[in-house]
Parts: sequence; C-alpha cells; structure tokens
Amino acid sequence: MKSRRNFLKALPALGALPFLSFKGLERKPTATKKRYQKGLVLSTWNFGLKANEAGAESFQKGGKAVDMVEAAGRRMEDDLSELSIGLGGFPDRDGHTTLDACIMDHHGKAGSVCFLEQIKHPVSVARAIMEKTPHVVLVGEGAQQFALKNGFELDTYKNPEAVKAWKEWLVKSEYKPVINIENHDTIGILAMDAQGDMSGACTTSGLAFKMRGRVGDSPIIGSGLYVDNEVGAATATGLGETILRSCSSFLIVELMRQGMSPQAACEEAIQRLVKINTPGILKVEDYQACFLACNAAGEVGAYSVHPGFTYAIWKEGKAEVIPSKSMLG
Ligand code: SD4
Repeated sequence: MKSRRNFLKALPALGALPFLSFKGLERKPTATKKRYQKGLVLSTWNFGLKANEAGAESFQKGGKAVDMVEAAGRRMEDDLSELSIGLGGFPDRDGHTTLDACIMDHHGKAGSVCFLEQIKHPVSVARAIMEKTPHVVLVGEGAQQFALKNGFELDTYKNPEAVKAWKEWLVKSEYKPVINIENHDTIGILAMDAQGDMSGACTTSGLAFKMRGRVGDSPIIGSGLYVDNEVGAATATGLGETILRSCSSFLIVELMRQGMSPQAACEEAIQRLVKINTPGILKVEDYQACFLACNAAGEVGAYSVHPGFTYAIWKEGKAEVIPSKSMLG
C-alpha cells in the first residue's frame, strides 16, 4: 500500500519522464487512405437488401450514418413476418419473444438493449439509451419501462408462424442451441455517410427457443458490433456464444487498426473464433459464425466458418447481394 501511495504521489513528476509518457497511447487516425464519402450501407444476409434500401433512403435525405443504420434496422423490425428479428421472431423456450439490439455512432457512443419484450423497435430503444441516458446497456423490465417512458408503445403482437413452430418444438423440447448454417438470421448493419463517418447497428430476436433470459452477441458492444470511426466497423451473425467467447467485432476493428484489410481481418477473426470454440467446446459442424466489416476508405470484407453466408451492399447507388468466402468448403 505504502509503495503504491508513494508511486501515486510521485506521478506528476514522473509524467515528465519520457519512459512514462502517455503520448504513445494517444488515439491517432490509422486510416491513411481517403475516407469514403459517397454513401455505403452493408447488411448481413440476403434480406439485408431491404434494410439497405432504408439506409440508402436516409442517406439520400442527408441522414448521418447513425440515422442510416437505425432506419435500416427499423425496416427489418417493421416486418412482422420475419422470424429472426423483431416481434415476429421465434420465441424463447417459454414462449416469449425477447429482443436484443445495439447501435454505435461515429463518436464511439453506444446504446444496447437486451431481453426486451413487447416493443416493436429495439434498435430505436438502443439509440434512445445511447442519447438520453448516461448508460450503455438496459435489460428486460427496466429497458421496457425506459422505452414506455420515452414514447415507445407496448405491442403484444405474436407471429402465428413463430407460435406454431414453438408448439412443434415443445413436443420434443430438445434444447440444443444450434444455429442454422445457411439460413438468414440477425441483421448487422454498417453505414458510412456523406462526411465519411461510420455507424453500426444490430437487431435480432436471437436464437429460436433459447433459455429464458439468454442474451446473444448481437447487443454486446465488441462482440456483435463495433465501430471506431478512425479505423472501421464490424458486425457479426451466427451462434452468439461462439462470438461472445472471442469478442469478434472488436478484434476485427483492432486487426484493421494494425493495418489489415477488412477481408484479412474477418478471416483472421474466424480462425481465432474456431480455435477458441473447437474442439474443446463445440464441434465445428454444430455452429456457424459470420463477419462483415468495412474500413474508413469504404473497403469491405466478409468471412464465415461455413459456406452460405451472404451480405447485401449498397454503394454509389448500386444494390447487390454478395456471397461471402468461408473457411470450410
Ligand atoms: C444470437 N447472433 O443471438 C445471434 C443470432 C444470429 O444468425 O445471428 N443468428 O446468437
């Protein structure tokens, strides 16, 4: 204790010494290439095309990147036939649909909502948490109370198709958190605006028939999403537990900071994820994980464990779906 106190007392003087200088820790822009300023929206899976349309509309109206990703997320949440996003999503194993979402803006501000029930637009709740509270994450009942106090309405909609699937699942009630390898799921969105600023968002109902209270990677800053305006942004989809164990989106941004392209960073992060999860925890055939990233120059990368992952891109007015490369053939 004593030596620590002495050390702390001595700190102002030590600050002058070059070997203790904190200069090296200052955040410097690492992107040497010119920032991309013509408008970019990226979303996971084929259905990302629909999300990107909303992001592009926002861009064309002069929206900031944060407005673009929120608009894209809301467009998906509006579709109540969607079984993996919003109130139409598959319920947990007790029959409740619980939603996870997050958002990050170009200042590095973040908002996240987990285990939210009966609110149609979790991505907007996440934004409200980011903008109106001193916090980053609200969960469950507290998140719902916050939403209701901030103009969101209670919505008790249940998607008959999701309820039917849950009833069928109940027959065996086999609890096995295995993700669909080739099916679309969570939406992760990244966008760049006319200033070249970037933001990201994620919104999902998470794993079908999950344990009550289970939260995936999607609302966890650094796992399902990370944005550093100086460097780039990344988002993830797939079996959240594998992504949570490897903090993948933060890792991808850090790899880009060290000079990797978005593609190389996604590939390295997939290798790392597989190394962490297999063989000790899961067999590789039992999970899918997929990453999507871009850097400040507007270059894009994507990679997944298994084939089947696609992403949607809107760039300079052109919209397309691109199949991602994968680690396994
Ligand atoms: C989760 N990552 O809750 C989400 C689900 C997902 O593709 O992305 N599925 O684990």
